[in-house]
This record gives sequence, C-alpha cells and structure tokens, in this order.
Amino acid sequence: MAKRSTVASLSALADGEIVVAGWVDTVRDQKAVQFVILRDETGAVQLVTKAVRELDPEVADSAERLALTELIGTLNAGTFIRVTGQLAHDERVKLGGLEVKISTLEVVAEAQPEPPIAEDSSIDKRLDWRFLDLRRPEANLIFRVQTVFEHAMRSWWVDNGFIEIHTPKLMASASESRAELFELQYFETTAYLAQSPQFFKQMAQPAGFGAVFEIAPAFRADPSFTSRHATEFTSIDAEMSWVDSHEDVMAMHESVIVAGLTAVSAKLGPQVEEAFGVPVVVPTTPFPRIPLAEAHEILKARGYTVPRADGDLDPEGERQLSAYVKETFGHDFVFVTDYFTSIRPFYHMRHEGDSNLTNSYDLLYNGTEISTGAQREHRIDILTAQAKDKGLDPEELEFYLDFFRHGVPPHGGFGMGLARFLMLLLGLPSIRETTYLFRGPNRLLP
Ligand code: AMO
Repeated sequence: MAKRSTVASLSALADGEIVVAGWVDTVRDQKAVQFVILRDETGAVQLVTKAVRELDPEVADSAERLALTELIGTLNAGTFIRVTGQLAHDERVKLGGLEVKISTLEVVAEAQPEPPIAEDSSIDKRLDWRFLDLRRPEANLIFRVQTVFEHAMRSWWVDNGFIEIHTPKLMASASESRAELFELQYFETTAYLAQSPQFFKQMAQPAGFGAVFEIAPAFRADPSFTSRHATEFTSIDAEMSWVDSHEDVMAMHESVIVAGLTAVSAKLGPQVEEAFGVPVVVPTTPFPRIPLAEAHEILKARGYTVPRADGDLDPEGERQLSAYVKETFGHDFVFVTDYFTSIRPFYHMRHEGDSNLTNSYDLLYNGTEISTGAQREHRIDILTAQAKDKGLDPEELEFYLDFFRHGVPPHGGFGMGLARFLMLLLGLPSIRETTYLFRGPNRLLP
C-alpha cells in the first residue's frame, strides 16, 4: 500500500498520485460533483469527484464511478477513510490552494450517523465525548502547545545539569497537608496518593543529585468545582541545591518559563494567535517581584481589601494585583514573595530575623496563581520544631526528617500546574479545556 501523506505535507508535494487518510469532516453532495472535507491530525483538505448517477456502458469504469458516488452519498461525518487520488494545486481552492481528485475511497471505520456532540455542546457534554471533542483543531493545538512547552522546559533543565526523576505516587503519609488527601487500602495498611512530589524531590538533595525536575501527576481530594482545580493534575516540579534564598529559585523558575514560551512562540505563535486570538508573549526577565505585605497595600490603594483573614490572596486579589503589574510594568507575570509563615507549610524556611515571614513565593500569570516555590528549611532541629509548630506529629514524618540527619545542602524549588499554565497562556476559561482527560469530584469517565 502506498504511504500516507499527512494533509500538512501536501502543499510541498508535486501534483500526482497520493494517499491521504483521516476522518470525514463534511460532505457536499451536489448533483454533478461531490466534495468531501477530510481532516487528519495536521489539517483539512478538499477531496473532489465527479458524481456518476447512472451506468454508462460507453464508459469503461462507469460501474466503479457509480459505486464511488453512492458510497460518498452515505458517508457520515466522523467516519475514518483512506483515499487514493490525484493531488492538484489550484489557487482557486479556498482550503489550502489544493485539492485531491478521488480515485478510490475506502471506509476504514464507520461513524454512527448522529454525532453525540455539536460545536455548541456544553463543556460537560463535550467531556463525556472527549475523544470526539479533541478532534477540534483548537483542541489538537492545545496539546501541541503543551508538547512544545514541556519539551523546551525539559531541554533547559537537561542543558543546565538537572536530573529527571520519577517519584512514587503511592505514599505512606501526606505530602502537603492532611486536607485534600486521597486514602486507599494498601494490602494490610493504608496508602495515600501523592499530593506533590515535595518530600521526594527534596530527598534528591541529601542524595547528592544537585538539581532535579519531574513532570508527573499529583492528586488532591479537593471537592471544589472551580475553573482551576482538578482532583488529578500534572505538576511540574524542580528542586535544587545550594540556593542562598528563594531568589535563586525564582531566577531558575523564570528562565525555564522563558525557555518554554520562546519555543511555543517560535513554533506555534501564529497558529495560537489565529485559533485563540491571543499573542504568545515571551516575558522579559527578571519578572516583577512584590512582597505579599506590599501587595496588600497596592490592592488597598486600588480600593480592594483582601477578604481572607489569614492574608492569603483570594482570586479577585490575584486578578487585581496582576492588573496592577500589567499597568505598571507591562508584565504578565508577578512573583508575590515573603508569604506569612501562618499560611505556608512547615518545610518553608523562615526569614533569618523575622519568623513571621518565609523565603517563599507564589507566581501569578495573567491574574491567577500558577505556582508555589520556596527555600526549604534544611536544619533538622528547626525543621522539627516548625513541624510541631504546625500541629504535625514528627513521628509520622520520621522518614522525611531522616533526609536531614545525614548531611544536606541548603535547597529550594517550586511546583507549577501544567493545565493552569496552558489555560492562562491561551486565554481559556477552565483547566477542563487544557487537561487531556479532566478529573474532578464528579468526573471519573471517560
Ligand atoms: P501548591 O499546593 O501551591 O504547592 O501547588 C503548586 C501548583 O500546583 C497547581 N495545583 C493545582 N492544579 C490543579 N488542580 C489542583 N487541585 C491544584 N492544586 C495545585 C497550581 C499550584 O500553584 N509542594 C508545593 C510546591 C513547592 O513548594 O515546590 C505545592 O504543591 O498551579
């Protein structure tokens, strides 16, 4: 069988015989001529044939042409077909300036006549039929962007001496807090799904790895139905030794993001702008940095008082602060630094002279938090005291505390949600759109 050409490759091919394969987008069955728009993973192309409505004994291949016309008349949208034909470049064809004159058409796998979703279906309905929803070119593009972004980040880390690790997602303890913890029976005992690779990426520091990264699933039993929360998400994590403060972590973090966005802009910038109406902006470094206490003052001056008693930014506070940063510095990103100890986990290092503040940050992008980072407390006695201070039982954390008893360098890192990043990059309303298969409190299927 002749080799299949992808639709995107056709423009560079000379006129002549080719094979294309994909699914039927639409059929226009006119009296004298039939058009099939065929789509594959790279684009859409117009297939065309003269309609033959009755046998003509004068014409040699009349029976085959009649059968082909009838077959095209029965094609359902969504049916996968393989077609041989003559490629013809023709400027008058709106779709890509070329078309394929059909020689043979084979139905490979038929679709039922009524597709279960339409363009205006609700997001929930679309997710029920995600495999069909993903046939939309924009959905396809989201995951091409994801591929390029991840690949460029990975390359940056590899080029800078980081080691890629894969930490277990089955754990004997909580990794972030007792809240939002999935528990499951594990033979005679209880296991928990990892909320973050936090402890194990830190373990790479006493292991002498220097700097590590991981892109992997994380699980949170979060019952909320917001546009930014999932019960399973892909977490992008990095951790490195010998940081002097969270400043070193932020410098690495912004470099990785610039590497990712530079690649997306170069490879897919125009397609993203056309599909989503937003430019891919490669940010300048350093990103603006604003201590949390100062962020509160800025918001107050804009007439917004953060409603949360603990001082953490709420979604509206994040939006307002991002708006301020955009107006003032023209930047889409902002590091909010020096979070209050009361709202940070026990493993964040506290300020040398002020134990109410931590060497930590959140990164906001286009109005929403995408990331948390920090320098970690590596001094075992202080770390143990901080765990107790947060109401944790150091005995449950023995395996983790051991990491700090046999020599460990100062270190820090960050965790970043992949789907959130893509949602904010592409200006989409929910991480449901930017997650291949979303998992939420009431979604386990497909
Ligand atoms: P944190 O809990 O802030 O920090 O999570 C880091 C980032 O992960 C993403 N994220 C989520 N995405 C989708 N659904 C969720 N339920 C969800 N929860 C979190 C967000 C968030 O900013 N161990 C620390 C990181 C570190 O200090 O290295 C942590 O997990 O984008």
